[in-house]
Amino acid sequence: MELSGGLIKQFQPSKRVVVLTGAGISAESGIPTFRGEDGLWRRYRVEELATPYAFQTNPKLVWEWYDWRRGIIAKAEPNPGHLAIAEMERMFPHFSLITQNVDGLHRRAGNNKIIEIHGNLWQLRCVKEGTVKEDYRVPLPEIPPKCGCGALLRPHVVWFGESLNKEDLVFSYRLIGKCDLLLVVGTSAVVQPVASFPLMAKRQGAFVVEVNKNPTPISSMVDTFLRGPAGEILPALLGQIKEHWGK
Ligand code: BJW
Repeated sequence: MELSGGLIKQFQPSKRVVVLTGAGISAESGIPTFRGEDGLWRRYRVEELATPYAFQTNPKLVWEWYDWRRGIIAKAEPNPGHLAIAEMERMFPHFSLITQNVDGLHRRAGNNKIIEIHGNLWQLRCVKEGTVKEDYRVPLPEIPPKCGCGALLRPHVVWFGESLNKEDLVFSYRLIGKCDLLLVVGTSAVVQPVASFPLMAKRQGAFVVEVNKNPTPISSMVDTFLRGPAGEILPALLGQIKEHWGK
């Protein structure tokens, strides 16, 4: 896959690079995305399950969904797309990754400068005490799981109608506000506030590149839209950047 020379030249070592990822980056690791054909679990949409209301009314159902996803993720491995992003972190001195994914695959691929802006599904939070602990057991021995204090545990993730962690959000806005290059990978770009990051980056003068199998609401405003699987496009992009740097 030959990418345009103009695009490759944007990736200079001095550039402040931010990568923003969504579920599409993990699709080639066998993890279902939220929307599109893959998106349904039983007959539920993510908007019906990833809410505090769903958890209050039926914690067992919500936990069955998370336990199912934890089972898939536990068996999954980072794919060439994750590995390319990890290598970018090593190549660019000014690099940050903002991921909406809760699967932990970026960290396993080798990224360290990560903001998990929607949380992490391997962390459980007590609804009463607010304490957070890691739990990697699959399947969980008790559904819904309970804290030692007797209250329910919930996934330490951000559901619809909940605020994102303030520090993560402030830090993300700061990164987006001063980046030179934003690479948006595998997100449908419909869930706020993250869906606004590409437009914010564009408005402050950053060069915005999108990688997605399908067009999204941001595709017409980005500087370059690369259509195809992230696991093929990102290694090709990386290879051509390295080739350019070697010249
Ligand atoms: C490939 C590929 C391959 C496939 N290669 N590509 C302003 C306006 C309107 C509404 C709101 C607003 N502000 C807030 C809201 C409400 C709401 C919202 O945005 N609703 C919209 C649906 C309209 N937002 C919130 O509630 C947020 N909270 C908030 O803003 O608080 C303040 C506030 C509250 C209420 C009102 C106003 C203000 C919280 C959002 C939390 C989202 N949580 C979830 C679940 C996390 C935990 C979990 O994982 O279980 O996060 S929902 C789900 O969607 C998950 C994802 O991170 C998120 C985004 O999905 P993503 O990653 O984009 O995945 P998909 O499946 O949608 O797309 C995959 C893409 O990959 C597709 O494009 C494919 O084509 C592509 N692809 N294979 C490349 N191989």
